[in-house]
Amino acid sequence: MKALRLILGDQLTREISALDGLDKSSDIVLMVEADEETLYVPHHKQKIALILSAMRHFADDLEREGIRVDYVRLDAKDNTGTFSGEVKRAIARHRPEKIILTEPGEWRLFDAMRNWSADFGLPVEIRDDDRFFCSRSRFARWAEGRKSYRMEFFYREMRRETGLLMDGDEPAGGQWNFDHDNRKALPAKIRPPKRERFEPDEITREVLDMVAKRFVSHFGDFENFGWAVTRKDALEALDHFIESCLPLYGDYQDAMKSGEPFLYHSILSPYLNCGLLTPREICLAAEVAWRQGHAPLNAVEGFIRQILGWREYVRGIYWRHMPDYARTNALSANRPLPDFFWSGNTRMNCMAQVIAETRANAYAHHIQRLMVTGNFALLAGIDPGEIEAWYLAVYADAYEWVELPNVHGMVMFADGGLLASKPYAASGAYIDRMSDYCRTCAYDVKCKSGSQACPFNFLYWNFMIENEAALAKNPRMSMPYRTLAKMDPERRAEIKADASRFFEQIEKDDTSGMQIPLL
Ligand code: FAD
Ligand code: DLZ
Ligand code: SF4
Repeated sequence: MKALRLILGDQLTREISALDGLDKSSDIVLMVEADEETLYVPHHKQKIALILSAMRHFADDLEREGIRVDYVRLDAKDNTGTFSGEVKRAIARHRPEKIILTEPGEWRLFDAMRNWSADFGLPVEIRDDDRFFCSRSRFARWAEGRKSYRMEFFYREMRRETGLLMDGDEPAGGQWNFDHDNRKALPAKIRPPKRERFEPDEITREVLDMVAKRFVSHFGDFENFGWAVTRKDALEALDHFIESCLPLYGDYQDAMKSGEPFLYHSILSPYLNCGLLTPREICLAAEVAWRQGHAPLNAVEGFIRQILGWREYVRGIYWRHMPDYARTNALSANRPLPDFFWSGNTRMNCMAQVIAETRANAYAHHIQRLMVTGNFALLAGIDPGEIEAWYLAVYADAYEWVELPNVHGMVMFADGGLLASKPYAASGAYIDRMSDYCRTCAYDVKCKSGSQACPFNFLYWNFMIENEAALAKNPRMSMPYRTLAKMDPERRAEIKADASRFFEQIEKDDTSGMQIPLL
């Protein structure tokens, strides 16, 4: 039976379920560069270039194997700009008897695709994405009957089920989690390893030229584009991480340092999420490094927990609770996103550094996303939809299934505690402890009030005051609320005045920032 097999830009894995049982003599693989995908948020230029170049390389690899690929380029004549438009045209071209695809990573596409059979009058087989350790139905079984979820318990089940870092029935090293060893600041004399850049080949250069012309107004520099766009190069990036970074990954996982955007992080998420690498091979490579004595357990467990635990957990939550999940706003946050998220033009040095690195690299590591830009968005009460669109646009690894739970749940607490037991709110002291940003900041991190005070200090308490009704009863928030209860009314008034002055100033500074285009 002749099948049309659709492969999306984040499904670039030879073993993807959509290609299972492919018959080279009759089947056609369809790949589409779609305006709708490139424009639904103003994606960073490097993100678009990475995905389109990786798609073109993947299509070439399939063709070299003798597979027929119908590849629709962005600038192809008559490209309708949508997957459904292009599937319709491909049906007219090839007259398949069936459409086969792997479930997409985003709700909006899944919602449209499940109507395709009726729309096109053909059987449409949507297969599980078995690159994940935990299927949607497996997560649903785990989640059944729970009012809120905790990653740690999910993670232990995943360890048992996969056998990763297990010695028989026991966790390797006698503990499930070595996080307490993983919170060191980076000592001044330590220099993290230089990271690999992959020189753009002809295909990538052609894509970069197109991106330069077509996406001029999108956020991000791209002159320094050095991402891997083939499986071969992505595997080389994995080897480099295991060899040079993994041993110290745990120790400095939470550290931040000016001029060192990558530290000991893997920078593998863009490859993992678009399919050039699989979670299984990455976790196995890390475990082998520990078993062979190359990397310590605190590093390897910490690393595997991010992939086997957090990555699978957020995906499970996304699929179990969409589309309602995105509409919750437990803290009624509604402030517009300040322009400086796009321009980086702010006196807060931590924010300026992270935004500048994001613009340069389409990357920031987890603590920068969570405790700098995320912490600011939480404390300032930014509208969840606006900050989610920002995160979805600016990072090379951002797809809604992973971005949304991280931003909506972990950062903004907009789901009221379904994903995390408490908001990750912190004052300037946390940023000062984990980074060198405060040393050269125009604000004083030790100062609590007045125009010189670090904004994170008064915004932290303002957040506690404003959200007292929603948060004071949370047992994990008892410490700040005990302190707040002892605070005299004058100090409370001072905090509120500092916060109002600060927000007024932001509004004044916001002139004609970048707008999220609406399709
Ligand atoms: P490493 O520190 O080397 O971690 C290894 C791998 O673990 C990552 O490659 C990633 O696949 C996985 N991982 C780590 N933390 C998480 C997490 N919280 N959720 C899911 N996977 C995780 N990750 C994305 O892949 N896409 C996103 O759009 C995204 N948006 C985020 C937004 C916010 C506000 C926050 C706080 C986190 C977000 N993350 C996202 C998670 C995490 O920050 C990135 O996965 C990580 O920074 C990628 O860099 P790395 O590959 O060097 O990670
Ligand atoms: C993110 C992205 C972009 C920018 N462009 C394309 C594209 O042109 N064609 C394509 O197949 N996929 C693209 N993607 C990835 C999709 O948006 C992704 O497959 C869905 O968001 C589902 O996760
Ligand atoms: Fe950020 Fe405050 Fe430190 Fe400045 S003083 S870098 S605003 S935490």
